[in-house]
Amino acid sequence: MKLTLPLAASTGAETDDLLLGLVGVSIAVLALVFGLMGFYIIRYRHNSPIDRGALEEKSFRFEISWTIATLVVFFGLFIWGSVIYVRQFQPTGNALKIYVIAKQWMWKIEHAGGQREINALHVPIDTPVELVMTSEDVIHDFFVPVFRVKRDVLPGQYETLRFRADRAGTYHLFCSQFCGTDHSNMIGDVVVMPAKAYADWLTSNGAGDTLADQGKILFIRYGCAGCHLGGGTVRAPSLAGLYGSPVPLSDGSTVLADDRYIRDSIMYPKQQIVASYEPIMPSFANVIPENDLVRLVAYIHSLAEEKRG
Ligand code: HEC
Ligand SMILES: [Cu+2]
Repeated sequence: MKLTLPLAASTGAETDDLLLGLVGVSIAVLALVFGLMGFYIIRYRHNSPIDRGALEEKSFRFEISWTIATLVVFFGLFIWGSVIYVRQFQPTGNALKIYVIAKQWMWKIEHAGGQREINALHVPIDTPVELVMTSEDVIHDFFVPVFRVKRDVLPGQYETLRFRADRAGTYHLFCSQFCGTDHSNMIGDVVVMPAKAYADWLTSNGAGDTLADQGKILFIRYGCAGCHLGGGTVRAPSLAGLYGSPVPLSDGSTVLADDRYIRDSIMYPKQQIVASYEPIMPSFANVIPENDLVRLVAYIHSLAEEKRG
């Protein structure tokens, strides 16, 4: 007998095991408590001829052992859960990155090659996928039951979600955070395709420029190039080689330049100042819309291979 729902991602099996473990322990505790309750109700029922004489001496050995046993079991569940949690949120180096922008009431998907889709997400089979997600308005939640992944999508910041699909097919995508009148229609399809079919899909939906190429144009249009490409009078860090490398900040700490850091550097530049630079970069919050921002981030990502100057 299969105890769990259909699964289409290898990364989801451990979540199922944990859930079954939790249910198993809960049933065992329930059986113990109600079993003892029933046993004593019958044993000490009214009129039963049982001896109700002197109480036994309190046994500390018994008290201590059951306390330790419960502690071990429940702390074990906690450790089990945290190991899975930490693993699922660990960045996977060469994952396929796809940007997701939620809004009332749809999912907009942006592929690195410039392919765009709405309420549908095409991914290749057996490939680690990393979604970088944000919202244009309220809190939404990206939920794909067959992958056992679910993550809130928040306005004003990037959240990542990782999975690795291992069964081709079309699966449900839900918004699972009540987000207004049409929340229940904020659904879509996740299509898992074999590598060849996926490559064909990319080709036939390729609309021209890649996200990074579009970002390069925006980099000039929003005036970033004037400061960041050098040559001008302002001193600003070169963005070549930035993505994925550690950045020393003016307060002496160091951060890793991931999508979230790059987004925050553009929207809230005063929050984290790069060491030995002046805080002169203007904030682009409320200036750059989310769909332009993912292009800029993709462009800066594409500069990762270049040498840091
Ligand atoms: C007025 C000049 C100026 C403009 C315009 C400007 N920046 Fe900056 N930028 C800076 C300076 C100076 C820093 C370093 C100090 C800091 O962290 O604020 C910086 C830091 C950054 C960082 C962090 C770099 C690192 O090494 O960690 C990123 C990313 C960035 N800018 C992207 C952009 C983008 C994208 C735009 C255009 C939308 C832009 N900047 C526009 C001057 C500018
Ligand atoms: Cu929603």
